[in-house]
Amino acid sequence: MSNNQKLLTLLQRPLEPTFYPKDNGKTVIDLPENYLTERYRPIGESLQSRFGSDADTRIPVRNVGTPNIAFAEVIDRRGGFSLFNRKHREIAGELIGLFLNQPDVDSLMSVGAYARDRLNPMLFQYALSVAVQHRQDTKDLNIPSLLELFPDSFVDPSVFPKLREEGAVVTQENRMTIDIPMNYTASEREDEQRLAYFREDIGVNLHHWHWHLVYPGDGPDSVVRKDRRGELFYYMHQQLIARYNVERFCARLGRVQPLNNLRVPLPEGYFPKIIRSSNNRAFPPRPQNQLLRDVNRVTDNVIFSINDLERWGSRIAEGIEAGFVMGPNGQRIPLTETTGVDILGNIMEPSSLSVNRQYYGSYHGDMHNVIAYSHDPDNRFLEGYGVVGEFQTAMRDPSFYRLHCEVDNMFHRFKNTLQPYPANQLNYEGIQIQSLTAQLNRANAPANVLLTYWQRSQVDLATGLDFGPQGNIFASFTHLQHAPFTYRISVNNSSGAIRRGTCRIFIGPKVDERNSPLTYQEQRVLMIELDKFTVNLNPGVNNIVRRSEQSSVTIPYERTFRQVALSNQPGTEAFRFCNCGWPHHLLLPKGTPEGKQFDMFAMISDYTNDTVNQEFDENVNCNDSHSFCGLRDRLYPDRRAMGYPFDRRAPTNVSTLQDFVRANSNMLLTNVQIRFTNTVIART
Ligand code: CUO
Repeated sequence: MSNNQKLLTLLQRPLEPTFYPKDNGKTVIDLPENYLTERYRPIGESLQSRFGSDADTRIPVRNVGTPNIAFAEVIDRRGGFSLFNRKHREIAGELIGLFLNQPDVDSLMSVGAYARDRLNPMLFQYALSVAVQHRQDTKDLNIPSLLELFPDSFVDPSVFPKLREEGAVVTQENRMTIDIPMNYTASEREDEQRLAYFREDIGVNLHHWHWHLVYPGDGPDSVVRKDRRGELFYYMHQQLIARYNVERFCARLGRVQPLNNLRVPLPEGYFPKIIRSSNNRAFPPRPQNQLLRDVNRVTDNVIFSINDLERWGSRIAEGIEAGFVMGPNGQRIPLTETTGVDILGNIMEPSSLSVNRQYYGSYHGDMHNVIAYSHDPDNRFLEGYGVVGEFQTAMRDPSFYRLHCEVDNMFHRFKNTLQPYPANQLNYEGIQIQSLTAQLNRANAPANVLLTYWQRSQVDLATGLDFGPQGNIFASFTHLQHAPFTYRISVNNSSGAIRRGTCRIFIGPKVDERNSPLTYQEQRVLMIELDKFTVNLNPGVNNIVRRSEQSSVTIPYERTFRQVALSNQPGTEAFRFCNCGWPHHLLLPKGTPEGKQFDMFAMISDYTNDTVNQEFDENVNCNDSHSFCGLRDRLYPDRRAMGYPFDRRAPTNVSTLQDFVRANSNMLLTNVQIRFTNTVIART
């Protein structure tokens, strides 16, 4: 085992003590006696001889004394850890700093091994993952998927007793796959249940967790201050809302309504049923028509009123109207075309880069909290927060989309203050797209008909069953999938010279849930980015062929659900920290059985206005999902505003998407149909 790989032993079965054998009994961590917790110190010797006598690998942990982690022990080890809780965020930031400051991997191993059994496991795993990912000497380590560490956050808990029984009774080679049910949080009486396949998708929730892991809101500046992180907060969530609305249209539901009135009851209820296995408590449900109330959770240190939220919202809106926000000394900070969204993103989230946290408060974060604590705002019933109070579970709840729609509208409000793009920022002289098709990768497939269906896939959940059986236990789950397809774009370059461009592909619905056509203004905020890549254009006709799996938005299934394997060799592509990215199985919206009509849009923009003067290869490392996740340690690889060219309103003479495209020869639309087949096909 290479030196830094031993850290991965700390990132397994988070509730099992550190001295307990790891990696299916093959690996044992030898702790100095003073690192054992109080419970185990008196019986330390018998533990060391009892466990791991047949281990192949023993990892000695150097005694670096007792690290001071008292600041982090205040978060209940068996309770929740929420990044929407400011105190928790700050503690996590300090812990990340402690891990980052260790001079070498051995010291990090020591401090980590000491902290692991004393701290809240989610806090520990989060802080160590962020630190490992940002340290030069560990950043190539493959962080396990959160699904492997905390399966309880992602699946119906009714499968756990079955998994344990199977693992305890049946030998490895005869074990059956346990099925995770798909619809278990509501019946068909509840309209919102039609979107459960999206909200409760394991990959969607893993993506959201990883995004916030890659872009932490608090912590040392070296991990928070990333290129355009506030803008990316806007764009990634904007695209979530666009996707969700399109899925709603396919399910014949209207757009999600913004949470713009905190004084009326919240119609959407949610009964998550998932549990926190560290204490076996269920995430609290929220009945329909819950009234939102002031939150006064003294022990959690979460105290704010509906008034506060409204005041922060109005101050942000005032800043947008005025074109500047207020710095801490009353100085005016202009919201420009290039910086405005980034500044607003950091203010609203809020991240530690907020220009004035005192004045603008915690607008988005406490909107999560006002919902998450709505069932018990003063801790009268000693209930924890609901699923909207944690990143890895928030997207399960319909209210997530209502609150993020409101946040999104605030960004749109700013974007609407900007002038429409002038013609010279949209067109590309001498470049004409002549044709655009999307076609399934099978013989004789008709052009522009795309297919979706259900797929059943398997994951090994044994790795996350603390004190559970060794070996693998597979669980199967059902998710949306699409048949792979290929874009073919024919581009004429009449400039007489070689030209470079960025090809941008989007898809958007032609009609809403009632089959009413959409105006440009309505459609542009529903445009879903599918891909973005650089092209070199020779004089004359160029035929661009691009496969759907190459998308700059998504990561392949294997990277969303990858297994931990300590025996993996470092340095390989799969070994890097690459699990930020939209899950590929949800690249396309679901469509409808009769075929939902979409506009597919392609554009070649002028590379001289796109480039940030940094070359990158989309085929190496984790560069393939840069649209939502950026490039590690580098600039966001597109100088244009995120969402370009649909992030701004158009001149008043543009009333349809067709009008918008017609004026620019470097853009083209194609009618595409997405057909959904209601059958389940097993992943091969
Ligand atoms: Cu991702 Cu609200 O920021 O959940």
